[in-house]
Amino acid sequence: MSEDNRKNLTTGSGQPVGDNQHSVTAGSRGPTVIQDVHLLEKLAHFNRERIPERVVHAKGAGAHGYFEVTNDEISKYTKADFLSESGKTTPMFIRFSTVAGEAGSADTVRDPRGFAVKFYTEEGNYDLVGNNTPIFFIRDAIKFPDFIHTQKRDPRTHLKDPNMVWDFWSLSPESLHQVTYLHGDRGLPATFRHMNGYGSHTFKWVNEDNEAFWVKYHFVSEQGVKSLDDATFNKIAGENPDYHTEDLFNAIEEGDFPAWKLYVQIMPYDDYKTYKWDAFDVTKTWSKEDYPRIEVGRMVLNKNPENYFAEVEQAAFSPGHFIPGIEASPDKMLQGRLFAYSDAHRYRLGANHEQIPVNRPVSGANNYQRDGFMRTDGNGGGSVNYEPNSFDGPTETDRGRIDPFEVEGQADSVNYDSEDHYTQAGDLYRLMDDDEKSRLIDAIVGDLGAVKKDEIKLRQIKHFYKADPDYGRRVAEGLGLHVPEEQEV
Ligand code: HDE
Repeated sequence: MSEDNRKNLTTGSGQPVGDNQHSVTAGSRGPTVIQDVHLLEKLAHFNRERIPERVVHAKGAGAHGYFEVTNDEISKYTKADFLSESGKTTPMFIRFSTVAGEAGSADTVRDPRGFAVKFYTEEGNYDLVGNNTPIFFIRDAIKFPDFIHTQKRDPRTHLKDPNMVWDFWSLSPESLHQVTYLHGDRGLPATFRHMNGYGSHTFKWVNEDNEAFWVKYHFVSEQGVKSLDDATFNKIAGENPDYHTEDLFNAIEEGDFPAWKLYVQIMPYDDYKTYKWDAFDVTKTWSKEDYPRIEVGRMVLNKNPENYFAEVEQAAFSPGHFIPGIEASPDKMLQGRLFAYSDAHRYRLGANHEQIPVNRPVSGANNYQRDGFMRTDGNGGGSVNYEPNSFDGPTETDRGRIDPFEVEGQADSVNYDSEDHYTQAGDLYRLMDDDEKSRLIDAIVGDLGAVKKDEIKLRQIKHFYKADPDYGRRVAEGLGLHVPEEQEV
C-alpha cells in the first residue's frame, strides 16, 4: 500500500471510501441507491457481528501468560514435554467465567467460576478446562442439559427460577457436596485473582516407561483466596456487572501480575480399585492426607488481550485437547465433555476454529483435513490430502498412541457404585468455622426460601440433615419448617 493510502478508510475488500458520513441518494431528496455498496456492506457486516454466545460460561474474561515448571520430579509421572524439566516455560491463555449468566450478565453472582487454561505446548495445545471448585453438581454428562436448564430461565416467565434449581438439586442428591461448596464463601470470589482453580476431574498421566497414574490438578492462588459477602456481591452486581473483568484487566495493565502455583495429587494406578471413594466420581474429592499435593509449577498472567472478541470470545477450550503423557480417565462427566466442547466450537466458530490465532497450536497442525468454512491457512496447498500415501505426507507416530487399558463388563446404562453423597458434604460443613457456617445457612435459607413448594424444601432439608443433623436443623429453622427427626431421614 502507498504511503497516502495507509491513512485511507477502505471497504472490506480494500477500496478507498469516498464518504463515510452520508449515504448515496438520487438527488438531495431521492431514495438511497443500491449501488452504495459501502453502505450495504457496513450495515450487513454490522448485522453479523455477534456469534452464538457460549451456552454456558457465556460471561468471561481472559489473559495471556506463561507457565514455568518448578519441580524436576514431575517427569517421573508424565512424559508430557512441557512438564519435562524445572525452568521450562510454556505460553498459555486463560479464560475465567461464570456459568449460568448470559454474556452481558454480572460477574459477581453466586456461581462456580470457569478456570479454563490453554497451554501452547510444543506438542500441541493442552487444555485444562476447570472451575474454581474441585467438584461438580452431577457426575454423568447425560444430566448436564437438564441441570443447565434449571440454572437458566423459566421457559414461560423467562425469569431465573429457584423452584427449578432446588427441584433438580433435591432430586439429584449427588449435587449436595457442590451445593454446599457453592453456598459457602468459595461461591462468591472477591475477584478472579483471589480464587483457586481445579481440573475437577481425575485425569491419567503416563510417563516415558508407560507407567500410568491418576491425577487431580489444583491451582492455588498466590493472591490468596478472598470472598465477597452476601450484601456486597449483590450491590456490586448492580453497580458494576463487569467488576471482575475490570479488576483482572487493570491489575495486569498496572503490572500487578496475578499468579497461581500448580499442584497435583497423584494416585498410583491400581489404588482406584480399593480407594474408599470412587476415584472417577467428580462429585467427590481425594483426601490430601491420602494423596498429598505435589508442586508442579507456576502460572503467571502478564498480558491482556489486544482485542476481546478475537482472543476471548473466540477462544475454544476443550478437555479433549490432550498431549502425549496426559489422557482421559473413565470419569463419565469427562467422557461426555470430550465430545461436547469441540462440537460447541464447531457450532459457534466453525469447522476450522483451530485456525483462529488464539486457538492455533504453536507447534503447527499437520493433517489431511481440508476445506470447510473459513479455511484461511492455504488449505494444504498442493500437498497430498490422503493417508497412507507415497508422497511424504505426515504419518502417525508412537508418541501419539494412548496408554492401553483394560475394560470389563457389559455395555449398559450404569450408575456409580456408591450413593454416599453425604459424608463429604458433611465433612465440608464441619470444616467450616462458626462464622462461615452461619453465612452458609443464611445463603441457603435465602435461596431455598424463595421456593414455593414445601415438598421441595423438605426434600432438600433431609439431604442437609443426612450430611450433618446440625446443617439440616439450622436450614429447617431458618425456613420456619418442621425439623426432621433422625428416624424420618
Ligand atoms: Fe463445561 N461446557 N460442560 N464444564 N465448561 C462449556 O463449551 C459441558 C463442566 C467449563 O472459557 C461449553 O465452549 C458438558 C464441568 C468451562 O470457553 C460446553 C458438561 C466443568 C467452560 C460445555 C460440562 C466445566 C465450559 C460451552 C457435563 C469443570 C468455559 C461453550 C459433562 C470441570 C470454557 C463451550 C471457556 C464451557 C459442556 C460440565 C467447565 C457447552 C457437556 C464439570 C470453564 O461445551
